[in-house]
Amino acid sequence: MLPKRSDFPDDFVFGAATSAYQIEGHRAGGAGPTHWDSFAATPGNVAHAEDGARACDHYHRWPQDLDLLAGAGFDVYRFSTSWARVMPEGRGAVNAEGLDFYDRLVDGMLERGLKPALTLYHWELPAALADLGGWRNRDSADWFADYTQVVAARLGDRIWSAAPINEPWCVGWMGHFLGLHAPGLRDIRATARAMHHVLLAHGRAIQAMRAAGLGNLGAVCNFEYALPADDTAAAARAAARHDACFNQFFVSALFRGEYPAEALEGLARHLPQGWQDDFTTIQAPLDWLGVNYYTCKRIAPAPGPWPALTERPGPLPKTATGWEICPEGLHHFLTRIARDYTGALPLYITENGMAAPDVLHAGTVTDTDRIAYFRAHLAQSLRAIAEGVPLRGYMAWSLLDNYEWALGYEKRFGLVHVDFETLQRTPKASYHAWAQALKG
Ligand code: IFM
Repeated sequence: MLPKRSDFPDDFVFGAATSAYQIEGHRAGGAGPTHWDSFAATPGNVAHAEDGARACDHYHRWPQDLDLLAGAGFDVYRFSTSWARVMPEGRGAVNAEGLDFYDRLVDGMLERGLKPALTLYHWELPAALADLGGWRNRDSADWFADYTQVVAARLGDRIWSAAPINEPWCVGWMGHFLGLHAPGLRDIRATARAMHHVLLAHGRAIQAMRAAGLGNLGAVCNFEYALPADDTAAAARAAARHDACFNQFFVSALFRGEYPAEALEGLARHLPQGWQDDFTTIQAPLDWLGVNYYTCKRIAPAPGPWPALTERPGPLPKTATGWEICPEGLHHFLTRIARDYTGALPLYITENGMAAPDVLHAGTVTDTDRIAYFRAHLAQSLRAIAEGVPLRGYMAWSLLDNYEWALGYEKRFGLVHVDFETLQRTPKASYHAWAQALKG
């Protein structure tokens, strides 16, 4: 059992989230190539070299998927538009078929009583822009603002909320420092520039949407509870560095107009000239902050150059991606973010969920571990609300099993099982648990 709708404040909204490249089937509908297509086609980057060409074929099956959302009683659908579907070259010509698709999708949500929560960038950079340096290039902020304008002009009259960029840490750090996501770089200068330009692009997109008359605009950041791997002072310092780069970098820029000192220790000399002057744009006023939370990490010092840290395995039970299940971390961030950064600004949990070794057996998937995960994190949400945190909604990741980036299709996060051969959808026990909880 999950906590019931009636356990939450009256205006609290519940939703489920997905993203374009992870579910749509990128090869349909005239979309241009993205850096995830080339990253996946490069040996060793993605499990089984899988890409998003077909994914869940949501491009054709979206009515069924929206029916599933509405059938469970969700209020909100957090989805994303694909830049390369809207503008195949990233700039210039618009793919009318792509925009029409999102137009139908948004109407489909409204017809079913679902609030459309739009994200403009969930990681699939058009390949033509990657060729120009992608997020390393300061012009990326202009390109992104132009794309935002196109989407806002077409969908802006009907969307409930919008956020420019999903999880800027993943875009900047995972893609340019760890090399685990497209574009697969391991370069600190590229990282510093990408992290800064993504923020600049965020600010430009917010300005563009305000100018187009849109409201309810926010940012979506991910947070990972950074715990020292042992009780040494060195581990505490390493955890603080991880926390600065992962958890503080983006909210500090958005809400304080500065980067944390511990992050600047390593990144300052790699940032683009004049970066300090961009905070006016980066700090374009927001209506809410989205918190994506999954896990904690045990951080230890490591030899080598800054940030000189590594991860150690922790003692808690783990999900199928090996992530420790640490619901207290969600409470930690909700209270800390409200206290240190956002004050009375509404917060939403925009992603939370787990990969489980789901097995489809006799037409059902008994994912009791996923239900327990949701229950524990919803309990921490209620705890934060009781302590005065202005938390206004919760969105589960994810509606469907989908393309889990470098992990391919193996790791299943969905409330709904997808057979990637037949594309058949089967609601799991967790889907039914949500449907039950949202009734009362
Ligand atoms: O699948 C991803 C999603 O695209 C962004 N947030 C984390 C999820 C699980 O890894």
